[in-house]
Amino acid sequence: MTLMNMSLQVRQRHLEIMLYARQVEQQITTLYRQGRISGSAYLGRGQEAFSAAAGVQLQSGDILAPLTRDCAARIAFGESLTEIFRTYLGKATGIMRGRDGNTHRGHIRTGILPMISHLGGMIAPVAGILLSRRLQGQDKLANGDLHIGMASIGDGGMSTGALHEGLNAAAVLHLPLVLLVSDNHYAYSTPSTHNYACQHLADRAVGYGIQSHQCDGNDSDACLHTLYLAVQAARQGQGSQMVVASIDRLCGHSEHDDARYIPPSVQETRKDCVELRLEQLQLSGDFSASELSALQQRIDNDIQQTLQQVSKEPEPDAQQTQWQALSHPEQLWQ
Ligand SMILES: Cc1ncc(C[n+]2csc(CCOP(=O)(O)OP(=O)(O)O)c2C)c(N)n1
Ligand SMILES: [Mg+2]
Repeated sequence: MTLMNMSLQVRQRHLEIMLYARQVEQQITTLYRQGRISGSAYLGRGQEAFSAAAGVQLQSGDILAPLTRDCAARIAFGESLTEIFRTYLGKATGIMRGRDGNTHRGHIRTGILPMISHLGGMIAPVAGILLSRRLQGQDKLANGDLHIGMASIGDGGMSTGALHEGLNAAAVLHLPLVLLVSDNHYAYSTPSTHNYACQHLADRAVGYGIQSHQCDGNDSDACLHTLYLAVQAARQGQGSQMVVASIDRLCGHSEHDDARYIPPSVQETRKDCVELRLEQLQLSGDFSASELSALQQRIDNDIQQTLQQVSKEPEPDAQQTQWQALSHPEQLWQ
């Protein structure tokens, strides 16, 4: 599949996931402002095109280690709105049973790993799962391609020791790990100029002996095309792949951060990947304005209905709760 023949069906699904992620996060901002979310809310506004393009490449049995800005990849890989709102509202019914804030949501059973840290802590666990599957002879899809593991990282996380150790091990072991590097040019308030001195983060792939790919994170077609190629290479046994996208972070580090450290000259040049995609799909004639607004309305109805239902669910009871870290060990994979 090339950029030319990327099917309308794939682009449609990608759009729907982007819109779900954007609209879910708008709702999360509202809940945060209403004081209904404990702690903060770390959002992926601006990262939707890249994250959704990664998510649509995943197949059942793959592994996803998302970071806090990967709402889109999570939704693409099957995380339900119910699960998202249960966690943000701290409900006992949620996958984290109302604990662990809202950024660590996940369960090995679903293939979405609970995040340990934003700063490189997920690369080694993904590599470990891929290696263990290989050793158990459980690393292949029915057609003989490999199951992949996707791990997300930011420009700041790219300069941590944990990233280096995990990625080097994956490269040496020739594991089908796809590293999604979202270079949004800031690590909290630290600009890229203080994070790395190489010209482009993709240049680092040479040092690990792995293939690299680059795309404009605001260009949905470029994201879809690049992720498709990287994932195919990993599935076909070409080892770990690094995919670096240039992204505009359209929010603060989190909702408690007004990002006033970003100079106005930078703020003015930022683009919105969702807006760009909506314009593009209308210009190309793939969608009409009324079809797009009907889609946004349908998604909003789904969000409101789910939120209403989840809001009625119980809060955790400290006296009744089971205090194991994840779940019963025998239920880990169920
Ligand atoms: C050891 C450690 N120091 C600081 C933090 C707080 N922290 C979490 S994410 C982050 C910035 C990450 O930047 P980047 O990797 O570029 O990802 P982005 O937030 O831009 O998606 C910081 C400083 C942390 N979690 N752990
Ligand atoms: Mg960053």
